[in-house]
Amino acid sequence: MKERLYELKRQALEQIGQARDLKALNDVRVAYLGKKGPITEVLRGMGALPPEERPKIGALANEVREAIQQALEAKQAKLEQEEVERKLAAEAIDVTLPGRPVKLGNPHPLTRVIEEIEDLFIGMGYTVAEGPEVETDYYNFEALNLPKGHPARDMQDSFYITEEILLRTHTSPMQARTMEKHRGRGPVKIICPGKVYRRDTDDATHSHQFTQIEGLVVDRNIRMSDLKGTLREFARKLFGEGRDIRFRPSFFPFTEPSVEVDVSCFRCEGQGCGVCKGTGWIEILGAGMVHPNVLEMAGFDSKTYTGFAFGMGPERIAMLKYGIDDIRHFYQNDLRFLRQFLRV
Ligand code: 2NL
Repeated sequence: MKERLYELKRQALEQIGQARDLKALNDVRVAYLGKKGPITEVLRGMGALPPEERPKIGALANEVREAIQQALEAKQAKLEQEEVERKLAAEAIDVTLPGRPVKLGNPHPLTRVIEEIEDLFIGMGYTVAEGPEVETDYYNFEALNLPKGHPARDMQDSFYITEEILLRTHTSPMQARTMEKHRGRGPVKIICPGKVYRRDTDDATHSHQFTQIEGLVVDRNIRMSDLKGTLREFARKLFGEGRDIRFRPSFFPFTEPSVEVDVSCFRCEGQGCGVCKGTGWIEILGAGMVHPNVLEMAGFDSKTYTGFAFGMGPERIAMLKYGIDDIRHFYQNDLRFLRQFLRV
């Protein structure tokens, strides 16, 4: 029996040594240490031995089992290590390869123009005020001196949600809301950017949805010369230091007097060209002195307080600045258009 056990040990160790992979090794384990394996068989046959021999053979059988067990474990560790090394070699990553370029997003050209204009006015001490696009008839029209039935309402037909609730046609309602919050005390110095809506037919220069930036200053002793100086500074920052501006008389229900504001042509320096249609001037915004009715409705004493206001379309500014020929380009998300305005 001793010889049989030594022989089993020798055979097992030899087969363990020859096992090429984990499966082969497991087959060896099952063959030698399994319930029906040869060692179990030897132990079962111990009944035929003289009693004093039994402990010795038992101890030897355990030794052999132990030795095989240890050899199996050592080999298993070795095979597993080899497996890891094989995988590492096969899946090696070349960290020096150039990466795939990431497609970066980019601010929309309109967003850029709006932010540029915001920054410009923030630099002059203005605060940015934003508010709801769904408005009441009161803030969109009534509070701006446009009572029901006023003929100027025709030019700003809106999308109505109910009789009294509509999509704002300009950002002025936010100016009226801000004035109200000041409870009759100045100064108010804000710009209001945002989306606005008009019941209109889309073409190269009209859109039913567009953006607007309005500005408002209310305080004691605000004069038309303050408006002109502010807008000249604005025009020079946006279109170049050499620019000048001019006022032409106009009409808005919420300002009196009202003006259209032109900037001297940045293409031809006022000589006359295609951009300014030979006039040397380009219309960029509308403005005026805040109508006393508008001040009073917002809670300001129009004997003590005066103010100026102005409104412009960022689409128009962007079209002039970048030579864009159709307002619809802004809303179609065509990457061929948008990629021309990548921020560098
Ligand atoms: C334009 C002209 C303008 C205003 C907007 C305004 C707002 C209040 C009071 C008085 Cl709360 N005025 N806004 C004034 C003059 C002109 O916009 O052509 N926008 C594109």
